[in-house]
Amino acid sequence: MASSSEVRQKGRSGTKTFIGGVVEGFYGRPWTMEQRTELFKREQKWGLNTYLYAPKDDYKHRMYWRDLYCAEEAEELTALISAAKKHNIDFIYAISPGLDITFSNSKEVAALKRKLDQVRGMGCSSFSLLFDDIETEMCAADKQAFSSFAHAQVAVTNEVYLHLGDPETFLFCPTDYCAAFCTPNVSQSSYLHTVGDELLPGIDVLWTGPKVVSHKISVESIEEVSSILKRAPVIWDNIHANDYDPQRIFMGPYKDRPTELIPKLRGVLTNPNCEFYPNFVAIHTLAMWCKAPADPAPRDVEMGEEEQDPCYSPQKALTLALADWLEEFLNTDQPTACLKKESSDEEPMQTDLGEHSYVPGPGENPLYTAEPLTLDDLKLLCELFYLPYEHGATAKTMLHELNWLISHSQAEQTSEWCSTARQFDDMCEAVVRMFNRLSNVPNRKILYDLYNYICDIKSGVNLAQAYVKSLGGFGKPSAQLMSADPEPWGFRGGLSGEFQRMLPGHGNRDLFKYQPKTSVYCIRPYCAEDKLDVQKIFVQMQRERQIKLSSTTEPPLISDILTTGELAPSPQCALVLEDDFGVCGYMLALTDAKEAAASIQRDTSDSLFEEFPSLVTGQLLPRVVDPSPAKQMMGQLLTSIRSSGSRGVFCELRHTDRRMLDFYTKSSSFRPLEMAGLPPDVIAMGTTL
Ligand code: GDL
Repeated sequence: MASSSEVRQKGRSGTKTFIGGVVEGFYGRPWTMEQRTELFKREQKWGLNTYLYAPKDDYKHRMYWRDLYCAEEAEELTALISAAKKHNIDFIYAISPGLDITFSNSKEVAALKRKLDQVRGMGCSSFSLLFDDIETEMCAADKQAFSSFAHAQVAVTNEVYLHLGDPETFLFCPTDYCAAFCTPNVSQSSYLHTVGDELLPGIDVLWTGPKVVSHKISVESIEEVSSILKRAPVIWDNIHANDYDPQRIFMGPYKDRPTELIPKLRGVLTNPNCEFYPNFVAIHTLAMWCKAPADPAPRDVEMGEEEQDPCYSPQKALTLALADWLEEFLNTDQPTACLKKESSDEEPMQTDLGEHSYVPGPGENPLYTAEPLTLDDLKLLCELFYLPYEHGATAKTMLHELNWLISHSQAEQTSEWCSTARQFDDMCEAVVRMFNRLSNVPNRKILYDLYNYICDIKSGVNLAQAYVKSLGGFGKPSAQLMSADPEPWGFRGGLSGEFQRMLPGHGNRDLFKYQPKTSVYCIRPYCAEDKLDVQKIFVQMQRERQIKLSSTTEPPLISDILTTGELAPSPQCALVLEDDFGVCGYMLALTDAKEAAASIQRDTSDSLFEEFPSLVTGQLLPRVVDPSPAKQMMGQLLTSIRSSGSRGVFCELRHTDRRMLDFYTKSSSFRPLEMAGLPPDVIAMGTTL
């Protein structure tokens, strides 16, 4: 590992050192003092040189910024600052007064100086003022005193900077800290122009790139913002931040920032995942990036599309990081479970109970032993939790294969389908094995930070695995997938998730799987002229099933006489769906299905008709990919049926009609019914009203 002095050599043409390190700048539970001290050790070992203290939810950093630290807090902070010094890390103390400061009030500015003086007294010599994520409307007093919000911030920042004796490092975070926040854009932003023109030259400016969480940061974009700011920015990089989503964590390598940027920047600070330990890859790979040589060594092999940068390979950086991380997983400073060992005459582990240790007798259960974690497990872990704009290779393959398996599933699966299903199953098994080995690692601190995430992915993978097995006929449909009343652990929950699923555009976030498709649909009452279109859809869907089945005989369903037009649907109980090309779906119902059942000699018990007197049937053409119009039609029909006085509705579905089977299975009200006289391959589902 290179020393931090190697990073320092990458400073701008002047004498200033390139700032490379970590900003603890996320929302939520701040890191502990122990974790921060551990961070300094790592930064020093990996060649980084800076730590910016800015935990959003630390009381005295933001909400109660005016309050001085009490003796106990001061002692802790002093110890932290000296730990940073010991490891050659520049400790920058940041304060965020923007929630409620009155910029024009001299007492407020005095409070700010007093607080920073206190921290200076603890041995800190680098500071930062942050104005991110605050209300941009100034109070009346400030409006009177300053011509703009930028002028107010800059005036106070300059004054504090001078008060502190123009420190070597002093950072300012603007309110418009990324291109997306600039109005109308970066080059015409009056806010940024004021900052560039008025902020004293010794103060550096933080910038997150084109967005808050920037996918890529280009050289051109940095040149543009630097020319307005009149200085090279320090990147506050949110690429690994996960404080905005409790289901995501990012363990992919630092990526999509060309190393050509290095000479154009004042520095890079990563604001990583809230969980401390899973940041190993984020920080290790950033350190590699910072050390990228200015002149690339000539390459003997062609670079892949992904490997554009001749001085830094995210893949190689990840591999190097994982080799080091594995050691940490296997390391422990606390009593642990018993790891599987080759037979050896080593001393027993600390947890052994000596002469009281339990030794199973013949025919008894052997002791549980855990397999050690492997490098491949770690690689898989990172690929499943990669980066905000990209899944890792295995995750992409799994999504792709699952999508293919679902869309190419038939009554009789082809050999290609079966071999893909086996491959998919193997990948699922690897995830489960990774989970098992991880949950037995000696280093429990890392495990606990990861636990919720790995548990979540294991459940998701288990469900997908069971579904593929049931499609292939290797297992009965998963109880959790098919049940109308799943256990809480059988689906991803939470009110927030439910809100999202109800809103349009949620599907657009499945960036990795589908291209978003939009169509405009019209739902209207069925009329006599629609009879032919309905018949056509019925026949087309029947034909598609029969092609898949290579058979032409399907036993009749009670609803067939509705769709063929022999019997008219009940009043207010028929709807059609139209798109730009014409009728593309229908839903028809009979409030009393007894007569229809009799017409095909279906021998159904009277008690069933008592509970479920009505019948519903529907179809959609394959071009209708959006399930919401069908849900809406069903909702309307159920309302009409209920107002006719009926207490229940049933439908009959062929096993081969996966689309409708899926539709009813996913509806929260329909459940499978026991119904006498059903032909083989037909199931009945019903709901009470
Ligand atoms: C932000 C916040 C940061 C937060 C991040 C990700 C900056 C300058 N501020 O906008 O505290 O962790 O988004 O949610 O990035």
